[in-house]
Amino acid sequence: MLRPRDTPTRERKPLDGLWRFAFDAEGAGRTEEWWRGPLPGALEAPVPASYNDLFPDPAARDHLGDVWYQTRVRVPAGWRDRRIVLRFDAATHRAVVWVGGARVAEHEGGYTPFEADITAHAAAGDEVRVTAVVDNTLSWQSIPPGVVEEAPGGRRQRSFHDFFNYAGLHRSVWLYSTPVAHVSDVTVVTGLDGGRGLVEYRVETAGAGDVRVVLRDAAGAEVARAQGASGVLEVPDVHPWRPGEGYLYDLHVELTAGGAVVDAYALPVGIRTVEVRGTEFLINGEPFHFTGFGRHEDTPVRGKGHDDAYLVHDFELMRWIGASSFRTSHYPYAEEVLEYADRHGFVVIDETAAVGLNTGLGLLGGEGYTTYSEDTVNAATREVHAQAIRELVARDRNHPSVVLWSIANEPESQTDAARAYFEPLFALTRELDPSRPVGFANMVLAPHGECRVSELADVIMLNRYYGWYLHTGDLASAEHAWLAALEAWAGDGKPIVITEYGADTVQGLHGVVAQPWSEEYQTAVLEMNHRVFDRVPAVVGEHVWNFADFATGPGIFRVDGNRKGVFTRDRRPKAAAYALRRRWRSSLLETLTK
Ligand code: BDP
Repeated sequence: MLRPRDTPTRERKPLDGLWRFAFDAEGAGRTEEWWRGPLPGALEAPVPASYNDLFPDPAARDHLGDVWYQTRVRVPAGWRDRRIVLRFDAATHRAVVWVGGARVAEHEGGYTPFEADITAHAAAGDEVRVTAVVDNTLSWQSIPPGVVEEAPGGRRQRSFHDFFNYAGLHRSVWLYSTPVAHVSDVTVVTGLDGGRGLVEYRVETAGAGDVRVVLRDAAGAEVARAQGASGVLEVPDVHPWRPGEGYLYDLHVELTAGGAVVDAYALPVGIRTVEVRGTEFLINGEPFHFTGFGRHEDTPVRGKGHDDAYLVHDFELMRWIGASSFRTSHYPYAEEVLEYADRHGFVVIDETAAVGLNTGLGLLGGEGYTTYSEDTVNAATREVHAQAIRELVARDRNHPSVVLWSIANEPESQTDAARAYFEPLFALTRELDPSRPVGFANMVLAPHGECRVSELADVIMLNRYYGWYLHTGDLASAEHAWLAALEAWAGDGKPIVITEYGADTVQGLHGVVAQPWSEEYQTAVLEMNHRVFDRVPAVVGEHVWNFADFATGPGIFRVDGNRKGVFTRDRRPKAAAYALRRRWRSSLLETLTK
């Protein structure tokens, strides 16, 4: 799905800002048709933001069910005879949208965009009312899954993942216009052949016309052109996109009729290759080592709402510490994040929101349930999961920063049912994008020899907490056990990325003898892990859990959220940040001076 852009033939208008807002736990709005007039009450909420932490009220934070957002927008007078589109970058976890009295869109899944052609309901120059109802309920048939239980205090959401169930309009909302005949999609796959770059492109259009494309370098100079809706562009003396240097070309796509330009769109293109060969992960034919983090979209007050200040700050902290990469744990991140990664040469493992397909961890709420069954995660869930994969690939396949798809985090993967569930999803991902490897983050309950899903993956991705959940406080035993476990995985002959390792740490807690929860212990756990990784050549990456402390639901093993951040929630470094910086910046220097 194309991101809205201003081009010579297109215009966009962000609808961000304060919207009218209403809680509707009883679901009255759908029967009373609240979209037909101003929302009841006087609340307002910012877009983009989660609504949970805005109001000093437990009912707001723990709200379950519908909330309503509403705004009025004037369609620019110049948009006469044009196609008018309303686009939501995300509505968590599902939404229905009305323009005036007309229902125009409905979408399932909280982290991918959706849009509606509203030309019939919005005339140029008119002011229209946009209303969205957003539902945060998780069920066995949602991704991520959850279950609602009746409790004495009312309905409560149980989920099987370790982050707060923030909800609302987390990303921008746009009104944009295109010509009636328009470019509807563009796909690029890039290659390198010696000093020559290859850009295989495919353009989809709505309406008649011819397609022509021109590729321009970062200085705007034309380097290749072609006619036709698909083809291969050759770029002599190519300047590849590579980790640490996000060099981008621009593919200018034009739809023409009788020689005149009907629609124009420009797509940034980074020319690079990705390949798994033996135990190596190659970018542009060279072994790549992932350093960095599993992260969250999580900040005080705005929750999972996208924020450009945190975007820049977080990337600059990653650069400071020497991180080459990160995983979009545990859902697709805002498109602004991937665009920034593209421009600045960060490498991304792109993950679906399939987190918590696992009832094996009692502490996370799974007790008493079977993961895969007719009544829990079933064929309908798998179809929702498949759709989440389709939408992720459709949104992100043109980003050079994205090098690996992660189709789930820590699912139950040690059973026959798991194997049957995942086999078609791996096949689907490869069919949608044959150019990138596919994996999932494996958890400790599915160790080597028992996991039935890892053999489907191109890259082994392991989340392991030796020294924290395992052998707590006994790093010698942890090191011994971890090395043995990792060597078993290395025997599979695939590259291994450690997608999670770390320890909860309260900033400011110190001890001469490193004890769990202290800053010294976090550093010691990371250093123990690094000694193990450095002895196993198949390990091609290390992502600490987590970049920063983040909000979770209440729990006896969480103190004001998950504290495994190397930075606090307000992005101050814990001692471990300096240890990582020493390790990662020296390996970065080695790579750059090689
Ligand atoms: C892993 C999960 C991650 C958790 C982490 C932890 O993938 O979401 O936050 O453990 O326990 O199981 O800190």
